[in-house]
Amino acid sequence: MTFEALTIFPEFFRGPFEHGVVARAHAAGVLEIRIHDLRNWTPDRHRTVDDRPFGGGEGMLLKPAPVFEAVESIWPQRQPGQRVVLLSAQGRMFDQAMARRWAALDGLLLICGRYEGVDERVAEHLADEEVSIGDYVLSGGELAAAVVIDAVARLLPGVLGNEASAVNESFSEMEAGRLDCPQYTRPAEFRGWTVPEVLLSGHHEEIRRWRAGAALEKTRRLRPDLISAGQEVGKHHE
Ligand code: 9D3
Repeated sequence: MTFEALTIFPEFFRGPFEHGVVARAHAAGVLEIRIHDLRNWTPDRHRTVDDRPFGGGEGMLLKPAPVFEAVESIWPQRQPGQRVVLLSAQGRMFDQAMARRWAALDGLLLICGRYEGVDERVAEHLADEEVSIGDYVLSGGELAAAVVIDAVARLLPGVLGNEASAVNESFSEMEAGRLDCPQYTRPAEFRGWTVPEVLLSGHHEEIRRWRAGAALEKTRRLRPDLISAGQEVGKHHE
């Protein structure tokens, strides 16, 4: 799979993918990441990518022309397996189901928003989807693009022992509406805090039941939204 990132800060992407799963996937030839400097598609001496909003208002917006020309030159003949995603604070929230859907693509082109936003014609007439990674304010789409690439890359067959995309085809616990159960490693007592006795017992059926209960309790306490979402009829069967 090929990831293309369109950005005014190409240097930003030097760091995040040099280590870990994405680096290993790249070394194994499972994915390719190409970073494109939006300013390469500006016609003027100052390489202008932004302009003031019509109707007035604070800040600057990304102009449409460099973004359209960049995407059309990166993918002159867009194929069905190639999707263009605009990362913006106004987008639909990125989630694990989206990551799974995108992991089946041949190419994902991520347009990183900047300034106060992007001319709406990019969202309306160029991008297939407009996506946010969460309800907090970032200074641009670059960190969001790195998050999306990490989440999608680790699902690709041949990464992290995803044999025959087995991991890919099963719903994650998150999608099933609950969190992982609490887990412990050695020592069995640390600073006076002990590991639940049942986990040391070797009784597999009791351990399984304890884990299910503890996962549900923790989900209720920290992520009650996951539980109510999981009860919507048909929610997880697209
Ligand atoms: C006055 C409203 N603006 C906030 C000061 C809106 C705004 C504009 C531009 C908010 C954020 C941004 C830049 N953010 C992104 O481009 C972005 C983003 C985000 O802020 N949060 C979560 N996901 C994403 S993806 C891209």
